[in-house]
Amino acid sequence: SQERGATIWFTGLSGAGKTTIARVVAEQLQLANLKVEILDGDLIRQHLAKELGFSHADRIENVRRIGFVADLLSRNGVIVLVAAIAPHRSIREELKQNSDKFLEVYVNSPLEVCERRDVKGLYAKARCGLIPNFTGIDMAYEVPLAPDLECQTDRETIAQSATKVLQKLVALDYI
Ligand code: GGZ
Repeated sequence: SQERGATIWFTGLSGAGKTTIARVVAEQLQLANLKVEILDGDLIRQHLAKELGFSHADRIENVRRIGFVADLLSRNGVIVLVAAIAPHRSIREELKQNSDKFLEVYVNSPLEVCERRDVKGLYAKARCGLIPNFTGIDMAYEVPLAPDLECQTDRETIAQSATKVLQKLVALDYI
């Protein structure tokens, strides 16, 4: 298959399903013999952004670092699936503008649903004031106004969301 890189950025609240969808999309792309890499905010923070917290400035720095790595990889034929909140609209726009093939996927699940799921128990902690600057609780998430794709994970299955992403990649001739 051809070497065609791209960056697919899954943005949305914690617990919306970004990582889960990215993993399913990655599996499918690998089955098609494409080169894939997942950049997960959670993991990047353990390695490439160890010293960064969740202030506005630190998040912007985190997101720019991820964007930089995504760009390096995608320029070398890798399809990069980023799962990071990236709550600032202007930074997402900046990344989109500066990269050749970039897909902004809004993984949209209402805060109430994310909070009800609370897979990692972070929302409960945030509500108690144990995690300051928690996205959606006491720090804003700037909703994408014109995402390239939206996955409503409270209304569609992970498989359906993943299929939508793959179809979009085909429609755009990214894969
Ligand atoms: C949001 C937080 C916070 C705060 C820790 N706010 O669902 P998770 O746990 O596994 O993923 C979230 C992750 C967010 O990191 P990102 O690098 O994606 O964020 S950003 O793009 O805004 O830099 C969550 C966990 O870290 N987490 N504290 N205060 N999420």
